[in-house]
Amino acid sequence: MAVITPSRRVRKTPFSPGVEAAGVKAYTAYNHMLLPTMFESVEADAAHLKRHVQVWDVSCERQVEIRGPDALRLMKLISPRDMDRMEADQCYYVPTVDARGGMLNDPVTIKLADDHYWMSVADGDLWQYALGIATALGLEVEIGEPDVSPLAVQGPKADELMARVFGDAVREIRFFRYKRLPFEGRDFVVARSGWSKQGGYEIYVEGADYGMPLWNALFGAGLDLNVRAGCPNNIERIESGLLSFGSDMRRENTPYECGLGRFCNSPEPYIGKAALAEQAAHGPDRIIRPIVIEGDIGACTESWPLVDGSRWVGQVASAVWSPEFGVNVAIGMVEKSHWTPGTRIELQTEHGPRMAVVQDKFWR
Ligand code: THG
Repeated sequence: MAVITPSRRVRKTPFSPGVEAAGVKAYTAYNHMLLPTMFESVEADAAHLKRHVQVWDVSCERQVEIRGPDALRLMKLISPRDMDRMEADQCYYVPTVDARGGMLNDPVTIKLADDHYWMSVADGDLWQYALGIATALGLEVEIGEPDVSPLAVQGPKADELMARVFGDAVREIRFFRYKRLPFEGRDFVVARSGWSKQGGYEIYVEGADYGMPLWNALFGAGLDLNVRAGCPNNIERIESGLLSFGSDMRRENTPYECGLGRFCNSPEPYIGKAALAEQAAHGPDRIIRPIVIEGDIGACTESWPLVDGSRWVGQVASAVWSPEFGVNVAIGMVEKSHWTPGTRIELQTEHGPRMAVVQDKFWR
């Protein structure tokens, strides 16, 4: 492929100078912004992530800010998850849905105050949906995209690196909780979260001019920890079963199909509740499954159909060779008739037919 031309529509980030200096080799576009996808190689990046610590420019996880007297009311209409149980320092993984229960996004939602929320969104313009509801109902809320750019610090040495920059207070942050911690005189939301299962944090950097100073501080403090620039890693995240909205699931899927039914527990009315209640009662017709693919596979750049003769029985949209587990790991959406672990199904890849085997669990 040729290069991506950055512009006002495919934005650089506050950390772009650091990412470029670190030798980024590939980008994708996500929420109209550059997202690095490779530094050394996806395999070498994965191996390093599992042993050391990486700093990820995930600015593209943009915040949909909902603020004002009706903020909680709007959040309750959008969120299948019980917002009344959310504590002041909590982050919630929220599968947002339309009136038919179709997934619109899967943000990490942060409660800043009773009248102030950020939804840290996956690729998609969720703010337009929020704005539409607020406008139609005449809600008293401000909706926008603030100057907030998440920086993830991931890997087994993340605690040590973060403690050196933000102090030992970071060690007390529990999973999907946050603290406000100072850096150069400004408080940032620092959460224990991130799109890997290697452990780590996300710093919500408010104010683009703090981007490079924080980037440089993390690299300066982590020389002996072998800190490197990294990015969400396609091998590690497939092994871990972290879903990618737009690839593994889309609007044609419900949270139950995605294994996210446990997050649909709101006792209050919300958009899509009837559809989700119906699905909870009957069970989904297809679900996300870990898949092993036999033989050599090339890059998965489109959705690969799973077929039984001429019948479509699902699809695979994420697949990669795992050096650690010695198999091709993949994430599939598989119809009920074929979702039993051990089932072997023909997979039509862009590189020819392969055999897919349904697994019972992800690799970590
Ligand atoms: N962090 C932040 N924003 C994000 C992402 C992130 N926005 C885009 C994208 N990632 C949203 N998707 C996910 C998917 C999975 C998780 C987080 C965001 C995740 N899931 C945990 C798991 O599967 O183990 C479960 C979380 C829970 O139990 O509450 O972490 O990564 N800021």
